[in-house]
Amino acid sequence: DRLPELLRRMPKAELHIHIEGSLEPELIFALAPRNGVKIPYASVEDLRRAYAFTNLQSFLDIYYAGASVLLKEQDFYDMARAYLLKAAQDNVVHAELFFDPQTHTARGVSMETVIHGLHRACADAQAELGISASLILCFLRHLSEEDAFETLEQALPYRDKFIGVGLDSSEVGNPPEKFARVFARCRELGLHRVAHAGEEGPPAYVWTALDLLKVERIDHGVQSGRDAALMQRLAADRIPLTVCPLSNLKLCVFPDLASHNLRQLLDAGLVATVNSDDPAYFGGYMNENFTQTFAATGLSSQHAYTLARNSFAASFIDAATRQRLI
Ligand code: ES4
Ligand code: ZN
Repeated sequence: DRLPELLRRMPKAELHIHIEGSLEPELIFALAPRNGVKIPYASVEDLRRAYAFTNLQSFLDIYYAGASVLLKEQDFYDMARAYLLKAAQDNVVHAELFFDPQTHTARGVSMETVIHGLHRACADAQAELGISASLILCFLRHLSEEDAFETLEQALPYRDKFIGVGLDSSEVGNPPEKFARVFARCRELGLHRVAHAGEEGPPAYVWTALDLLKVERIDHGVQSGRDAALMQRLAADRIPLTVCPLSNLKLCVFPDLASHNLRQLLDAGLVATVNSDDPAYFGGYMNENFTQTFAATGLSSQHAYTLARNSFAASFIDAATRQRLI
């Protein structure tokens, strides 16, 4: 069976990767003493043992704790560099990286430190690894809209270093409408817009992300499978879903990979893509997501081709280049 080899070798784009979620325990344990940060785990193994999640919030608590070792520009560079090396090995030729500035500015790290470190890693990856990489600034939805506006204001001096905005963190209880005005402002500024919706939250959150935030892609969106009218809307408007199978497995969104609805989404004609989300926490980068999901759900080489093509079609690569890739 040559399908796993095809999956590994095919060129692909990654559109749903939280760069703080690529921070491996080994790098956490290298950065902590470098920055004089104490972490409540004895060893890499001890920390990894804590990666047993029951839902999104149980993961977020440990994810924000892990990010506390990031202080200097070089830390952000090193984290993104390590991810981009892994991505290049998986034949990812284009990546759009989410980052969560509020996680860092709340600890006294400047917006400039965060963006400069990440952006330099993206620029070097283009030059040295031949992989294109851009940044998407995510607002934390458990914080206020006012806090999001202030974050946008702090980031605008670096407007040329990120291509869009997203919405992440605790979904249930923090619906898209909470951020309608800040997303309207981002639209006026010419920023791309995406939002996590329908990961754990209801299909209603996917509807409001589309209609009130006017997002161009839905991150996760797997709960859309429960709403036939929404499925028709997503297919008709070719709204991409950035699906993350190993994430859904580890956060108990589906009981096992065989039960994942990726195939249902593809067979309904949706522009679904496969992505790694937080690979250091969920046990696999891009190619692991592809090979494990295909093995468990019996997807075909035709599905592989569709997913690769979808990843470029759904990307924010400039229109002329994108058209050549699909
Ligand atoms: C996230 Cl899996 C997931 N969902 C929502 N927000 C996040 N931030 C990082 N990973
Ligand atoms: Zn995510």
